Amino acid sequence: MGPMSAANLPPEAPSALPEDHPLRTREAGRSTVDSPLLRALRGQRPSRRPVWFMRQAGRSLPEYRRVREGIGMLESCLRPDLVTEITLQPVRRHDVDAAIFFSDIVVPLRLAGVDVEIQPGVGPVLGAPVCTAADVAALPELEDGALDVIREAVAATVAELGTTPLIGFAGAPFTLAAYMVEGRPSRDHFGPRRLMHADPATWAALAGWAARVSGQFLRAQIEAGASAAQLFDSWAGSLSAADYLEHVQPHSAATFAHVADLAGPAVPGGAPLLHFGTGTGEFLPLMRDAGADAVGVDHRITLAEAVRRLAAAPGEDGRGAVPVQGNIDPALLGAPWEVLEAHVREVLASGDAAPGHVVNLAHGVPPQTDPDVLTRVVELVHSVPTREGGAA
Ligand code: 1CP
Repeated sequence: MGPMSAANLPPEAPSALPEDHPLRTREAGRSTVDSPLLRALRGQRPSRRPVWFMRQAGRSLPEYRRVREGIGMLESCLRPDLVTEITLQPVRRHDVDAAIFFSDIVVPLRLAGVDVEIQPGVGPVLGAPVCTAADVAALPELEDGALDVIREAVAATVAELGTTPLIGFAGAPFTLAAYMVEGRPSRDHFGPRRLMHADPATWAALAGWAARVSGQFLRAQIEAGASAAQLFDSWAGSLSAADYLEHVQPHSAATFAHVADLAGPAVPGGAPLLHFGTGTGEFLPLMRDAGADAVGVDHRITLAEAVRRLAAAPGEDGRGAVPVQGNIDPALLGAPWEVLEAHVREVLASGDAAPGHVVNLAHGVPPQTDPDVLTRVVELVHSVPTREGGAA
């Protein structure tokens, strides 16, 4: 690495973050500000490329299956000791450059008092789907005190992580509403897509509710010590760009607005915000413009193509190309090593086109993945020199 120039100094963190927050503290063993993840999200090229995996905690790890034995998914998300242990497991095992908070996108629904379960092998299932104006009007608001269990788990986890940043997350309003309207996982998300056209006022009320609980969930995690946060709009790819722009983007922007004094592109030194979807290559600039610092890219387009599309459609704030995250095809984790290695090297080369690159999968780790393959991918990523700077 070259000598520190003023241009390389991290910007000062906003005073809305607590003084002992990892982005604000000057304590060497606790500050995350110069970590590879934070640097890449600021648009720099750290000599060690940051890599983490969506769903890196979970069923691919035997140590996860062991500690979860006999404990329900949502129940485990509400036990800070378990949350800390499960969040740390993949960091210990794989040497990834970030931890992702172990929780689920429906945790804030449960904390608000919505009847929701996570059924093994299925996913989130509601006691009753939320379909009508009356159903939406009856939704309880999320009391701030209910988030104390999340704050406690984040703080305990961050204390263990030291200089490795914790990424907080929430579900985007469309993806949350997709579960709420259907009452369970679905393939085509006809329920929410019908509702936004058939009854736009009810849709807006539901998406507005989801934006509030997700915004509160994000805020609790960032205040308690998360150094970055990701909004998962996993199912937004079932929308047209026009529907996304009119019926979804304003609500995702409202989620981000909940943390506007702590995070996002308008807050230098705050927590960077990542915005992820699958099948969203047609409207990546709209996802950036919802208020994200960086966008996730799935396997359908290359990172270089994603950067080209972002650069070609700057937002009102003038931002074009922004840092990107992705996009190793999870299907290839089961391919022979030579095939996977060649693919990872292509992803790294393509990522050189971006102002910053956070290496990740194009979607979550499949449960049947051999964890040793993930460890090997991390070693490979860390061994490849970045465009500027060496491999050290
Ligand atoms: O019993 C189990 O082990 C349940 C499996 C599981 C796990 C490990 C679920 C149920 N959720 C989680 C944790 C989880 N969920 C994390 C933290 C772990 C990590 O990333 O390392 C995160 C970030 C999520 C977020 C999440 N939940 C998303 C967005 C990410 C994505 O993969 O697109 C979504 C869509 C959900 C809903 C959900 N929860 C669980 C399942 C199986 C699903 C998907 C259901 C479906 O297919 O619709």
